[in-house]
Amino acid sequence: MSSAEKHIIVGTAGHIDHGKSSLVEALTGTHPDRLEEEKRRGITIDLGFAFLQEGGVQFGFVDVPGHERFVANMLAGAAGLDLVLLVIAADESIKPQTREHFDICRLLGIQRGLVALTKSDLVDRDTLELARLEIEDFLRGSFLQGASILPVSTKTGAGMLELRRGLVAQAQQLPGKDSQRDFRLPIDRAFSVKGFGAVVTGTLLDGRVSPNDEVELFPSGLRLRVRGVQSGGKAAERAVAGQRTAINLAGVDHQALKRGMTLAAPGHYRATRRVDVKLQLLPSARRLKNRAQVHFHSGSFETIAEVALFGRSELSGGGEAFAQLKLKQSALLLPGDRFIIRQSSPLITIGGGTILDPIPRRTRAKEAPREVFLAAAERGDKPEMLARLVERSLFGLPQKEISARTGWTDAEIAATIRGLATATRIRVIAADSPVLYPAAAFDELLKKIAERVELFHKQNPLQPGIAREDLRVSLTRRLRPEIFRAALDELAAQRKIELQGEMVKRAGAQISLLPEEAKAKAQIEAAFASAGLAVPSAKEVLGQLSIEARRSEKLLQLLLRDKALVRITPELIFHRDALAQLRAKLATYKKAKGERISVPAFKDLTGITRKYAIPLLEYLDRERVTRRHGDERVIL
Ligand SMILES: Nc1nc2c(ncn2[C@@H]2O[C@H](COP(=O)(O)OP(=O)(O)OP(=O)(O)O)[C@@H](O)[C@H]2O)c(=O)[nH]1
Ligand SMILES: [Mg+2]
Repeated sequence: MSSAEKHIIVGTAGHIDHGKSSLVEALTGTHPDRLEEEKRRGITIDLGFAFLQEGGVQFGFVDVPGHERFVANMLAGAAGLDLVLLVIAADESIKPQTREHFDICRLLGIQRGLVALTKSDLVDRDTLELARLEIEDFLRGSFLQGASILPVSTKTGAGMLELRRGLVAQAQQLPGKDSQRDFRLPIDRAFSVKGFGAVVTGTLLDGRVSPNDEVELFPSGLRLRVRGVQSGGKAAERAVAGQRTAINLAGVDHQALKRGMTLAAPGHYRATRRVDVKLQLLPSARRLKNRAQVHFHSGSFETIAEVALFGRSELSGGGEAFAQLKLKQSALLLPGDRFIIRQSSPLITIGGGTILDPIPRRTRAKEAPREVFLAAAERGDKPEMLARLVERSLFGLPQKEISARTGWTDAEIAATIRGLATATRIRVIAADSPVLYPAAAFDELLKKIAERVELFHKQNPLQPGIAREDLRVSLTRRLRPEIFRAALDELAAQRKIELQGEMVKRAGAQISLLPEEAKAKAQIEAAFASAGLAVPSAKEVLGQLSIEARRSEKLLQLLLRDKALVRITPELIFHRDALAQLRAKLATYKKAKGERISVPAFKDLTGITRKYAIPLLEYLDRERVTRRHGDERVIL
């Protein structure tokens, strides 16, 4: 099978017994009913599959049950359909599931298809023409208005050639699929094959898959390895978007795999239990109340959902609105995915719509920005969507979050970011993994930081600057550290601030002392300088000053920072000159008496008591002026 070949998925639709399965068999040679019960009862219960190669097109058929009780199964097969083959029996014409299935096709946004007017052998010409007129009327205003309505009979073979040609003609008018997107496959069957293990099947929605690929299972997030791939019923080196695909998975039991789960490219997405959507109600539907419970179907997934209408108490038949759906179970859903809702009693399809935000905020969050985002998502306006996402992420949006929120490929994400950065709407804070931040908010942040630093200097004239961490916390605790760091770097580059280790100060900021402070500072220094090694305690020194404790303490800190004073234990502070003299004395001692000195000799040399001698010697050890050796010191 060449990769240039077109891959088209055709789904049947129509009322029970109208000849859908027979038609698939007549087209492909494969009867799609597989189950014992289906054969016994002569009806389709679950999805069936068959393949046809015709006119350069590889068709995958998904045959659905017409029975009203199995609409949920029909829906599981409806994801990824390119064409609908609407099957209407000439002897019965339009019946309830003709309508329901067709409503579903419309809600799912299917764009093309044709009508097979089956069992033509059972009716006369007038009845056939009557059915045709009814069908034309039925299709008016829909995507199938003006579509071919082809009378066929699987009993006589009449019209089959025209039907094949019709399918090929439709397929040729469909645009080719983009298999560059990231891989995604909603699972519609899971079973085990002897000698192979777990196998799942589904319609490959996006991208491609090959043996040995790593894939992620949703909603669990389990990583699995692809052991083998089949498409169109044959083993393949890869399967691409638009193919019915079977995947043999390693390292998992088939019991752990179920219809409704999804396989996708690893590391991009997150399962969700809450989605913002555009919801449409069918004109035939009763009005839907806020907080109503419905059955939710998307891809092969099905669950119960609660509908929260934004800012309104109900939606009437034929209406549409933005809404949030709270799902009972989680699944992988991406923007642009279609869904169907059904009510419970009677169990019928009442509407559907499009997923717009798969990871939305709770309904009580502000409405206005949400609506702007949803409107952009509905238009598919990527730059606007991203700008709004960034705007709503007050503490910064990590780039690796974007695919989970949008389903875009890395290339699409990169191009959209570039556009917005060029237009100076966002700032890309380029750490190892980039974080996006609104440009306006970043400018605001720069201003705020400059103001905080300024204020700090004003309130703390004796401090050289504010600690980074104190500054960050004073802004907002939840700001991402990368953004804070980038803002500081930017201000430093603009020469508005200076960064010194953990300290931030206004550029050129100097500590300016009042005259009485300058005097007190000199007094502190002099007190220690004149004491030599027999130093007083800091408390004594500061207590003699005429300024209050808070300021005198700061002055002491300044002297320590400038290294005029050196603190060698929490209690003991020495003047730098006294320590320099001590070093000189030791050097002289070494020359005269050798490199060893005992504690008593040290006391003699310096004239100080043990109380000072021991901490001083330990300080000298730390400074590598001396080294302890038994009871003595070695002068280095
Ligand atoms: N005479 C005649 N009978 C047909 C034709 N196509 C199907 N049938 C018969 O109609 C009955 C139903 O056909 P199916 O193909 O099972 O119908 P279906 O639409 O698949 O039914 P469900 O899957 O249960 O919804 C069978 O007995 C078929 O033999 C036809 O073209 N002519
Ligand atoms: Mg059938």
